[in-house]
Amino acid sequence: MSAASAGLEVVDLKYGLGEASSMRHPLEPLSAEEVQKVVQLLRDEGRVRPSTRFISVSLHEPPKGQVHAFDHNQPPPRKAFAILFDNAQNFCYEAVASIDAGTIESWRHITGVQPTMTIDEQVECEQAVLASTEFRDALHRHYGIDDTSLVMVDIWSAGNYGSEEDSARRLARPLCFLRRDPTDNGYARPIEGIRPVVDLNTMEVIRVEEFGHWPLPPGQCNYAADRVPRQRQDVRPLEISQPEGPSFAVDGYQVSWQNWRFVIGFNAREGLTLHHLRYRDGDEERSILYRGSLTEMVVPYGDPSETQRRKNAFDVGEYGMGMCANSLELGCDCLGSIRYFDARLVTSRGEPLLVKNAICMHEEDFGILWKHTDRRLVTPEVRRSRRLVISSISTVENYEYGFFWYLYQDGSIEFELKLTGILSLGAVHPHVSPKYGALMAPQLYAPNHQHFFNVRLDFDLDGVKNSVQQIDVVAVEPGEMNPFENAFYAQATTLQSESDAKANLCLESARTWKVINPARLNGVGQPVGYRFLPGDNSVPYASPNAWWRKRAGFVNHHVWVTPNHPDERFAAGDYPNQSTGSDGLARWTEANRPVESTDVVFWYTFGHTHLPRPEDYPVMPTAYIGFLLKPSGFFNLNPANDVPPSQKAMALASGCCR
Ligand SMILES: [Cu+2]
Repeated sequence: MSAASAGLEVVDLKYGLGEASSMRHPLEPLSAEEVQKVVQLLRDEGRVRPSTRFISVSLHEPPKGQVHAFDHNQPPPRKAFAILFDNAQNFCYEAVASIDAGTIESWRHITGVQPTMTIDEQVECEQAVLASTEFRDALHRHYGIDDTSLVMVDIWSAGNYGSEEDSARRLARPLCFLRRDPTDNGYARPIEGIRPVVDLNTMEVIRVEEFGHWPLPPGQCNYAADRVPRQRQDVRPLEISQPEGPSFAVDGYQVSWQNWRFVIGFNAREGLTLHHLRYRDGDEERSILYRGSLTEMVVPYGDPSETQRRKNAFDVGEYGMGMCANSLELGCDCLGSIRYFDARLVTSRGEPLLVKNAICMHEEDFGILWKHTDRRLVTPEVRRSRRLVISSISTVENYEYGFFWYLYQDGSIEFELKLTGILSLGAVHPHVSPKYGALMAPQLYAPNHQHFFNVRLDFDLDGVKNSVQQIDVVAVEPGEMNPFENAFYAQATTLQSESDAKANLCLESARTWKVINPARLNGVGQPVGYRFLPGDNSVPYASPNAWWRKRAGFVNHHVWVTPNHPDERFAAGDYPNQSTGSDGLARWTEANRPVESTDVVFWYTFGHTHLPRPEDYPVMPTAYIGFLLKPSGFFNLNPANDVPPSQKAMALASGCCR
């Protein structure tokens, strides 16, 4: 099936950027037809009962060898991976289906796990709480409210705190808020102290937990354009013009941009993924990153009060970043000459779910790429930097996360997370200044919290056999070899095993990491490599014994290296929702497998410690966190040396643009 038959726009090669193959790459996401074919197959095989929910249907990625051997002549085999959950049995199932053969290749019952909550469950959970007599009774007793039409019920994952129900039932512990009117920002009025507990299998409120009484905060604060009274008047239009169109070419989900080539992926769990990233170096197309993905995140809150202390959202494994993805809009989320990609998912009842414009791709001017003025020559040489941005944004109830991959002309790759949306807020009594958070408005506070992210980077630098070095800067002791006491050098330690590789950032040694291919040497006889440059980071402040940390072993170290295994995709394991923990990176690396000169995966955990401030209210200005991958001896010289001067600069130099 071609991308065209999947209802997607195919190639825009209007500007002569080369011939598209029109042959699907093996890692392109499933089309709507493929998703529906798998749903039908499962139905035909009798695997779907009235109580069954589809959690996800996504591409079952072919083995790496098959992808590297893909020659654009033979259509690649297509398989799908589906997760289903039967509410009546409280059972999770995994299926692998061959789309080409129209068969279910495997069907497994996964015991004792709770897969990701679905969007449908979010909606049904809210309805269940609003219909609950016990909840309505609590609302009436605390606030004298009988009309629940303005109550917001945000689904929150239940976690696991060692009780029997945490393991035996599919649970949610929502947080509730009260709007003043239908379009009011309800988060400004938390219903503190009342937390319903919902069994998602039966969609029943099994009890309402009450922790005390807090009055509703008296204020009102909105952010919508029609509710902010005095908007600034001095913002004039800023438009990005690309009169000849963008410099990329697209074929299905395959992209080429200048020397870069890659495939865009998307699934319900991880959201946006990047695949098979290559760079054309002269006549050679060189492989760099086979797969880049956000594997998990967790947002632990630091307030021990009864309403707040169970708050820790594993947004990838519990909610699904793809499932929560936004439809992006031109001129609002993205600016310039935009190419969008749709996401094809499935509702929990197996209906097609289209997230229109889930992924945005565009070029951005990024200041100066390089410059030199030779005072003996007339004209300075300067080049503008341009980057290709591939992004998506997900909303998980109150919070927004933006996932931005940037490709640069000098071979650098950047990943940036953007944090925005609305803080998770609570109520305090009048004149109370909370110790574990900050006041946003009278009687309204935001608890301290952290956001930990984990990214999986499966490198294939010029082939699959790579090694990882930890680079520490060492200051030389004063002495005969260092008479002026100025010397320092970079000490590279090649990591031998998974235990060797576990490490944290170190400011004292400006620690970075380098992925190398020991079998391929560059122009100066060194192994080709890419440096990993961390950005902001944090350590967790909860005790290692905290319930959430048992389930989030990936926060114990910033860096982990493992040998590639296709089943090891998620840092907190396949099923972190209500898990008892000890899965994922923490468990796999106990085997202490060798990681030298093999198909390595570099995992990076990075944390943002959020001490809220009044300026984060009512809606947070974006906070940023990420990392950079820089070629380091991968190329023999600056690969962006060949970028031409911008056309405007050339026109000015020739005097025609006065
Ligand atoms: Cu935050």
